Amino acid sequence: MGNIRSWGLYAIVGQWVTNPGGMDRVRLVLQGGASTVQLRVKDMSTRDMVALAIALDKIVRQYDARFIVNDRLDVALAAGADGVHLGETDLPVHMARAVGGPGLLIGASTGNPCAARHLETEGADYLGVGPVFPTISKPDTRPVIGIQGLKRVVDAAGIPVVAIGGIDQANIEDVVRAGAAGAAVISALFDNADPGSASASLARHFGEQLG
Ligand code: TZP
Ligand code: MG
Repeated sequence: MGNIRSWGLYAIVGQWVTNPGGMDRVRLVLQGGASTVQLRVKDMSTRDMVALAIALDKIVRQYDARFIVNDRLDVALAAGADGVHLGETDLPVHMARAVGGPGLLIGASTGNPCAARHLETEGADYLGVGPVFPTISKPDTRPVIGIQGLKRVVDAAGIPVVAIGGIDQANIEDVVRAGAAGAAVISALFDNADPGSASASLARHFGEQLG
């Protein structure tokens, strides 16, 4: 099950991590207090993806954080990641659970309270819920659900909710107040010239200390 840290700040890392200095940016957000790193790459060969996942997993482990692979159960298992995050068109959660066994963390995306309950019965460990706010990082999102939409899913779900979409310093307090156990963030961390400080100021809302 990885470790017992709460969800807190969940940093999503893209293909840019292979650029010079990319891994250092990941280290900075982990030092700042991120509890989780997700690798989210769409156009990469499986061979390259699994090599990247293994390299990231090694770094994330040094900070007692979790490592999650987006979309790809095969890559998550091969890399020895803590878990996989599955979207609505990915492998169904119950199948991932059957293959991955009880120890694999499984996250599933939804913005809908009924779907949240269903994903929970299928065996999801946490839900990725959003987009809570408009985002520049994903062009094909479902409609924005807002804080009220987030709250509806939190109230329906019996498992932790990790909010996603447009979360930044200005709105994270509302996200925490709505009952989210964590916040998954791309641009407010990695479009920032100082990802370490950005991480520290976001993570402190979940009680994580600057490491
Ligand atoms: N799924 C829903 S919104 C989103 C994803 C991957 C992007 C989140 O990025 P940002 O920059 O934190 O809004
Ligand atoms: Mg997906």
